Amino acid sequence: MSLSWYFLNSDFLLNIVLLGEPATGKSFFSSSFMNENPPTEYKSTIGIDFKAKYVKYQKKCIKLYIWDPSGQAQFTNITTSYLRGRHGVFIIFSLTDRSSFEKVKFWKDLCDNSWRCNDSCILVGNWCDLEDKREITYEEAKDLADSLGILYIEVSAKNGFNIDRAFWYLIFNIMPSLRFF
Ligand SMILES: Nc1nc2c(ncn2[C@@H]2O[C@H](COP(=O)(O)OP(=O)(O)OP(=O)(O)O)[C@@H](O)[C@H]2O)c(=O)[nH]1
Ligand SMILES: [Mg+2]
Repeated sequence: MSLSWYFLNSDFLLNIVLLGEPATGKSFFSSSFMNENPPTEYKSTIGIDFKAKYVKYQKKCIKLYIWDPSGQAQFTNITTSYLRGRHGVFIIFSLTDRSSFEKVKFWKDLCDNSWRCNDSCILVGNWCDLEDKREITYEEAKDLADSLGILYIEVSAKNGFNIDRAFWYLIFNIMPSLRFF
């Protein structure tokens, strides 16, 4: 199906925001879902990046807007403004970096305290390809997600493991809560 077909036939628009500390893999996560070749070296996002992708859900065409802000503190105001109108959020941390895990609550609070939305949120433990460097167990992360009332999934943005599943997990959570669906 051509891109113009999707433009004319998209039934829903979902805004998805990626949150998390710098270098946790937000941009890699987004590139992996888009099947793009990620950059060969780490380039911190400046401000915010954006990608769009069309998916099919129960015979409907959904246009996903993926907002990928920088995790750097100096851009938090920009990030907050893009939380308005969100339908779904991924809070991403690195399984190999405990300090990024300790900031999960900060990112969840940023969501809860900014624009009130009936959104769905998933905690994502990225870098699961580096099992020998893991600093956070599955159980510890799942306990945190449970305490925050959100879902948890482990992925690797590097080798693509569970990336599609994470997005579908989120879409399946968002869609039933939309009015008129
Ligand atoms: N091994 C491994 N490396 C990863 C993974 N995801 C990202 N990386 C590495 O982490 C670096 C940072 O990834 P980015 O996606 O740019 O990080 P970011 O969260 O967007 O960072 P900011 O834009 O600064 O907030 C990349 O250059 C990759 O080398 C992963 O799943 N596994
Ligand atoms: Mg980035």
